[in-house]
Amino acid sequence: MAAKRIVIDPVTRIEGHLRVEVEVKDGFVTEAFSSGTMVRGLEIILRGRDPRDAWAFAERTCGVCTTVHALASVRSVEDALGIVIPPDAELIRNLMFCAQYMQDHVVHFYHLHALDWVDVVSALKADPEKTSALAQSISDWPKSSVGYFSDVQKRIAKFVASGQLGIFANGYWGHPAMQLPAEANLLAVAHYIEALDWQKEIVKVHTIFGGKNPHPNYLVGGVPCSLDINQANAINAERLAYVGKLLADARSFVEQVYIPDLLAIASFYKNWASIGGGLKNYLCYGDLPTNGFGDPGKFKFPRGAILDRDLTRIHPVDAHDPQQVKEFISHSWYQYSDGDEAGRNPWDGETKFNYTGPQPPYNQLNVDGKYSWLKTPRWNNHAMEVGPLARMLVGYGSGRADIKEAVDMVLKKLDVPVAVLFSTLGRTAARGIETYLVAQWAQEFFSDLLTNIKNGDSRTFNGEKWDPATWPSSAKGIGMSEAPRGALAHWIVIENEKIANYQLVVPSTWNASPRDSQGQRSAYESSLLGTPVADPDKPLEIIRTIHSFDPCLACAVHLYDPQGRTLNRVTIGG
Ligand code: NFE
Ligand code: MG
Repeated sequence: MAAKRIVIDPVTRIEGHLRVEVEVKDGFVTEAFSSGTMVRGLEIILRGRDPRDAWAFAERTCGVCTTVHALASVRSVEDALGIVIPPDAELIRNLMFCAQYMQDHVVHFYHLHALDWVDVVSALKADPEKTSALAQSISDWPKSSVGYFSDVQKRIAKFVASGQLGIFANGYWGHPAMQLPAEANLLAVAHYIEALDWQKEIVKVHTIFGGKNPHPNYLVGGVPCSLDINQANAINAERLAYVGKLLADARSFVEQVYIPDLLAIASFYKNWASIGGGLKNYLCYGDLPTNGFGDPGKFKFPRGAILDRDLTRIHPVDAHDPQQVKEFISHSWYQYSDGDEAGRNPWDGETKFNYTGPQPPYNQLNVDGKYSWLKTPRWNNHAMEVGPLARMLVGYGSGRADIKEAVDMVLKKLDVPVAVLFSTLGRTAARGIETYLVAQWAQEFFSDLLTNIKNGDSRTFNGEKWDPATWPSSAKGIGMSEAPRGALAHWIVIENEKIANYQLVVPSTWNASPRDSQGQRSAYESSLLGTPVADPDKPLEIIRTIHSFDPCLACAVHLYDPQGRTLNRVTIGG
C-alpha cells in the first residue's frame, strides 16, 4: 500500500498553533513532521528595555504556564548581576512553582489529555452502581456514591441528547483504540468536571503571593510581597493559613483523584508502554532550590542529562558553557547573519524572520526547506526530550530517594518494569508522579517558611543591586527553570543598563522543533515513528502521543510580528 499523508492542523486541546504531518503505511507512521504555524515576538519587544522590567513582558509568553517565564526572567537578571535572593523569597517562589505544577498537570490530565483515552459517549452505558464500586475500590475520595455517578451520567445524557456535545464535541468517540470499560469512562468524566472546579482554587496561591493569576507579579531580587503575621496589608497569619489549606486540599485531590485515576486508566492501556518513546536523550536544568540557585546539588528536581536511555550515567549540564546549548534554524523561518547551517548559542542568538512557505504543492509542509516558526535547540549537538519524563528519569538515575520511591510505587502498582517509562504511557505517568511529589514538597516549603517567620526572618527582597548605577557596563546571565513542560531558560545580555539581547529557549521548542541541520528529528517527530494508526481519518493514536508532551506552541514560538502583518497563510488543499 502506498504511504498516505495525514495532516492535523490545528492540533487541538493544546496551547498555541501546531501542525503535524505524518506518512502512514500499512497502518503505521513511517515519517513525521511538526510545525509551529504562528509567530509572535518577545525577543524583539524586550530589546532596549530595563532588565528589571523584562519579567512582566516575558511572562506574557504564555497564559498556561503562567508564572514560569517570569521566574526564568528574574533569575536571568539575578544571574547576570550576581544577586542572591533571601531564603523566604526562594520558598515563596517555590510555593508558586508548586501551585503552577499542580494546576497545570491536573488540567492537562483531565482537560487536555484524558479524552484521548476516555470515551465520553461510552460513559452513558455505565452502571452507576458498578462505577461507585470501582471508585471506592481505588480511592477514599468521598464523592463516590451511586447517586453522584447517576447524576453525572444524566448530565452527560442531556448533552448528547441535545446533539450539542459542547466541550465534548468532535472527540473520537467509539474509536477502536478506546479501551476503557464504560464505568471507568464515567468515573473519569465525573472527575473531569470536578477538576475544572478544583483548578481555580489552587491558583489562589498565586493571587496571595503574586497579586493575581494568570500572570502574578515577580520581582528581581526577591518576591513582591511582605511577610508580617500581624499586619492587615501583608502576608499575615490569616493569608498563610489560607495557603496552608489550599496546599492540603490540593494534595488530597492529587493523591485521591488524579493518581488513582491515572493508575486505573493506565492499567487498561499498557499496550501504550511500547509506543511513542522517540528520542533516547533527556535533559533537565533542575529546579526547586533549597539552598539558592547556585547549589543545584540541593534542588528537588536534579540537573543532568541522560544519553541513549542509560540511567546509570547522569551527564553534567552547564548551560553557561556556550558550546552546550545551541539553536539551529536550517528548517525554521529565520535567518542568521553568518548562514543558516551552524547553531548559535542564545547569548549570540538572532531573531530575524525569513518566511519562505508555503511552497507547491501547498497542501503540505516544505520539509526539505524551512517548515516551522520554532528554532531547533540542541545540547552538545544531541536532540533532547525535556519535561516530566526527563525529570523523573534524571531523578531516578541520580538515585534521588523520594523520586525513586514515587516512580517505583507507580511501576509496582501497574506491575511493569522501569523500561515502560520510555513511551507515551510513561510520559503521561511521569507527569502524575511528579505532581504527587510536588504536592508533598509544597507542604515542606510551606512549613519551612512558617519556621523562618517564627524565627524572626521575614526578608523577601535583596535590594543591594537595585540601582543600575551599581551594575557593570556589560553582563550576561541565564535564568533556568523546569517549567511544567520541561527545561526552560532565558539568556540575557545587559549593556549599559539595558537589554542588548534576550533569547528564550523553552520546553516546547526542544520537543516540537523541526529537524536540525544534520537532519536529526526532535522529540515529537521522533516519538511518532512506528505509531499504529487504525483509521487515518481519525488519527487518535497520533494525538495521544503528541498530547503526552502537553504541547504549548505559544511558549515555543514566543515571537510576533510588530506590524501585525500576515506572516503565514497555510492553505490546506483537499
Ligand atoms: Ni506555555 Fe511553557 C511550559 C514554558 S512551553 S506552557 O511548561 O516555558 O513548553
Ligand atoms: Mg527562542
